[in-house]
Amino acid sequence: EVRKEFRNVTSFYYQSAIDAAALQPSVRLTPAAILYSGKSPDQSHILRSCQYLHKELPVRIAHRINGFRNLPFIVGCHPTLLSVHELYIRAFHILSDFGPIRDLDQERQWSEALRNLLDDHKDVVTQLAEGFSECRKYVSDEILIKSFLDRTLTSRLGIRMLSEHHLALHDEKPNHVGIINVAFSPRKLVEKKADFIRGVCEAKYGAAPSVKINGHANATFPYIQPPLDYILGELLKNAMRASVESHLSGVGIPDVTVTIANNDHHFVFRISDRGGGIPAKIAKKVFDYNFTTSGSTTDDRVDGGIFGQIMQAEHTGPAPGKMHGYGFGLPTSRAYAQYLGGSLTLESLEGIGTDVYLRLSHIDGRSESFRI
Ligand code: ADP
Ligand code: K
Ligand code: MG
Repeated sequence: EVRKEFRNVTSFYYQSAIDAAALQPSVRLTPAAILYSGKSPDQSHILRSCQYLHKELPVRIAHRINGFRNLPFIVGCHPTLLSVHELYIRAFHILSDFGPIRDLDQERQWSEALRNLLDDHKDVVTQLAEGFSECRKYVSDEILIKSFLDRTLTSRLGIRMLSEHHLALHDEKPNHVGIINVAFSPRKLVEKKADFIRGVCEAKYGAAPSVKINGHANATFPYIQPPLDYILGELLKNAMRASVESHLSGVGIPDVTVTIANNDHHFVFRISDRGGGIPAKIAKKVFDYNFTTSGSTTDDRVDGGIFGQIMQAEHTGPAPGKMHGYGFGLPTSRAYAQYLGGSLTLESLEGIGTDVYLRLSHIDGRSESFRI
């Protein structure tokens, strides 16, 4: 323990390795390059993938450490943000302290360390959301915070996609090459997310809207599912929350409708709700990090009143998940969509409801691609 503490503290001072790595450019890959990189019976594709990550991840992590160092002092010193900064420094050391990866035995050890790091970093988005919600009031420069968070969150997404892809190369999963699902079904994903979020919604409000799916519901094509898990989850939470909170009697909660459109170069999810829309005076802010109307209602029924709070306190099962709270859902989803070569836009009819359009590009290599 003492040695670990010592190392954590000293790591702030031994910066030369991080400085050197931060000067190197990141090498980003197209999904097609990842998908068609080939599979060899002697597992040499796994070794090559590991050698790429062993060189690439410390560079990306070093860039992010620079981002933390350049935050305004008062933000960078926030204990939660400082501990995330520390996690990145630790990850840099763990991944780059390994010598060159020459054989599958070294690959196995390095991948084990990588797997543990993914786990240690799983709550980073929540930690950033919490940290910034407490200290951003001291910073007047919104653009600075937005660009830090856009970059940190998308870089993290890229690192996790590459890492999970590498780890998944070890498994044989039907229809998959690493994390790429070659027969991805947008409808199945929406059904899965809708089921899950309806459960979260019912646990909070005692009711949830149904989700209807239409459009190109039978389409399948290759895609990378994990980022869509996050984005669709957030969009469905927002749509369901608005639907329920605008019908607090619990009677006649309107459906949420998801339309899927699949074309040559793009595919689109439109999430439509009849949850009353977004008031004009806040419409400009909904894509700001930390902007939320959570907790601003005076209607007891929203948080279940006293009875609901007792029920929540006594909830002993797995963490029920949150419907909303930090104001990170929309801005993070938009940053992810743009990172994936797409867009996220919103049309609200005040008093009626909201349509959110998530547009994404295919990864089959037929058109110019984004890079991970
Ligand atoms: P959070 O859900 O944590 O509040 P988001 O970034 O997901 O953060 O959304 C920000 C705000 O935008 C919400 O608090 C809500 O006021 C508004 N909003 C988002 N989606 C909808 C929607 N479908 N209908 C009405 N308001 C919405
Ligand atoms: K927001
Ligand atoms: Mg939300």
